[in-house]
Amino acid sequence: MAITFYHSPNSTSECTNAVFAELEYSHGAPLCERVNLSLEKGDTRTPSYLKNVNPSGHVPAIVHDGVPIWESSAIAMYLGETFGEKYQLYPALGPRRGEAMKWIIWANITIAEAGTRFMDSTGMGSPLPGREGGKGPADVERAKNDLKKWIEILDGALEGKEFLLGEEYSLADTHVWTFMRWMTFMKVDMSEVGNVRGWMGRVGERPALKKLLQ
Ligand SMILES: N[C@@H](CCC(=O)N[C@@H](CS)C(=O)NCC(=O)O)C(=O)O
Repeated sequence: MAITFYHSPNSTSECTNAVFAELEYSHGAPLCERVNLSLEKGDTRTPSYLKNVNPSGHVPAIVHDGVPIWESSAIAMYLGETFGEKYQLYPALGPRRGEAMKWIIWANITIAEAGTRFMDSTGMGSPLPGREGGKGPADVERAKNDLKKWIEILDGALEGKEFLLGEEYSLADTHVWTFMRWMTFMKVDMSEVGNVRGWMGRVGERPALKKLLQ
């Protein structure tokens, strides 16, 4: 069973990197071969990458036994099902599994949409192809308000809980945490979401993630 993971530091593929870090910590050995790509140099836009790995030209992507799998949410759920259940890092089939999937997809669709608008409208957007960046103050305000609304939902869901699914940590925490770290890099105001701050601290204290961030 061979997995190749296509990664670029400080990009969306940090989600997958964190998921692998948790799994590999429990597994006690690498689960994949990491290939580091440079987005600036266009490594994800080569004919070979587009043909064999990800036609969208994005990281993260994994190729497992010759099968390309892309989209960080799909990868998190796939790795959770394939390896995570065994290490109590992903729920068994059933409503808890559905809950984990809900948070993973929510981060990718809802948080990322507003986060990307915030990044672009504030001019923090990356200079990659197709990114315009720098829009007006009204766009910044709208994106900021949307993020506040979504992060408050996360805060409410964490009320009285250690982790997203309750007492048990799961890869849904890992995945959503990487999106919240992106929020802190963008200096999104977290002063009023104490549950999120506490949870970020607990997740960041996980040995696997501490090691990853060293
Ligand atoms: N929805 C995708 C987003 C992936 C994505 O946008 N990746 C960016 C980096 S953050 C990328 O690879 N960009 C390279 C490029 O556009 O050339 C996912 O979650 O996997």
